[in-house]
Amino acid sequence: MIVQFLTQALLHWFSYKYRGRKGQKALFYADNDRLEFIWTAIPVVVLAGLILWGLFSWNDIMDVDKHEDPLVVEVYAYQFGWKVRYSGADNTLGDANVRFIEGANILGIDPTDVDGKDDMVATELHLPVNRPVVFNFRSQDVLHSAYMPHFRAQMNVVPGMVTKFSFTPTVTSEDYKSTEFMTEKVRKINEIRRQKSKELEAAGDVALDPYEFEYYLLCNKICGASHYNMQMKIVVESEEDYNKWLETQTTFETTLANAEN
Ligand SMILES: [Cu+2]
Repeated sequence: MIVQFLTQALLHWFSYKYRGRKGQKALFYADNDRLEFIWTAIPVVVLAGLILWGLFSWNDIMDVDKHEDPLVVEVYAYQFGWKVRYSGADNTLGDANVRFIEGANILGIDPTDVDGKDDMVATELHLPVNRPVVFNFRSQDVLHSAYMPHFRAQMNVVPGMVTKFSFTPTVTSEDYKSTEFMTEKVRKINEIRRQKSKELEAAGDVALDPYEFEYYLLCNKICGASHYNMQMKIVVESEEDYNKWLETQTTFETTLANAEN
């Protein structure tokens, strides 16, 4: 704002001061080596600093091998939805390829790969708090983009290849819901919904449900007709709750066995 006002004021002032007048001659000024050196050197130093800083930050984010005991999960995109695959007790995802998709094997896990037998496919992304997560992204059909706005994270999901990054969730869903910022936001939204519900009920329609905040994974690449509705709930919870939830999930081996019966 300050720079904007300053430069705009100077711009207008100088164009007024040196406006065209009869008898006024422009000064001939060919070059000034010192001035040119200064306005080259300063941007070089500033830009090099920014680029180096960005490069180190980027390498740090993209280095998925730096964590000691990360949770390895696969986020799988298709038209139009998400699935998540947990790597099971071995913490290793089984090989997968869309060519293996058949019947109950909806993610194309290689049935001959032992690493895949204990993999679990889920429809919600549950993450234990404070444990590094290594995400592997895969797409079934077209280009999607996994966008987790509350985690400031996004990665392209590209058919035919696996993209990766990692981060550590540090605030559980419950803790985030009870922050002052979020309780106030939810209160305001529900106030608007209450007003709207009154109108709806007066017109004989069904009232709106109250809004509750959740973390979400969204698609951020226009991928087709139902792109707007491509989302998956993310639950960040204690290690205990996470393990409890994980126990309710079905392994790939069991899924295949059930499908045969
Ligand atoms: Cu999509």
